[in-house]
Amino acid sequence: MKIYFCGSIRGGRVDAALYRRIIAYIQRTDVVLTEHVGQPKLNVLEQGQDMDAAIYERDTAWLRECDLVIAECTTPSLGVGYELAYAERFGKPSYILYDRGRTQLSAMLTGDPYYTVVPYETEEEIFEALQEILEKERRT
Ligand code: 6IA
Repeated sequence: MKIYFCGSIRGGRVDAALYRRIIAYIQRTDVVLTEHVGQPKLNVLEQGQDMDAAIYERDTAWLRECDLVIAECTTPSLGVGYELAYAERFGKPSYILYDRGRTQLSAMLTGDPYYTVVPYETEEEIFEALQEILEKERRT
């Protein structure tokens, strides 16, 4: 399956290493379209509107093409929120992971029954949830 993984970029990179571990886990069985989200040395600075337009065009094309969306939402990100709304608009199954000890998720996500929200406390729980999500989606 093709997975669109969402994680904060300009919203802050404190969880970048976690994103990389999640991406690596998914890549054991499936394709992650957005591998760059886990890259440790991403240049997050604005590089002009043309660059951002290209990013937007590529990312929204991938969102339309993917089989499912998995978002790690502990670090709040406007871009990830936008991607989740876009995924709902195109009917893509969407899963939201967040560390319940470190953040409170927006009511705009927890209140929208479209999303499957997965709060976790330990990283171990993330990988258990990912395994279940991937198995479930493979069957559908
Ligand atoms: O608002 P944020 O920047 O935190 O939004 C993060 C989300 O938007 C991620 O899930 C990405 O899919 C997408 N996104 C935001 N910025 C970029 C980006 N930046 N490249 C690819 N996807 C992005 C430029 C870095 C580039 C030079 C590799």
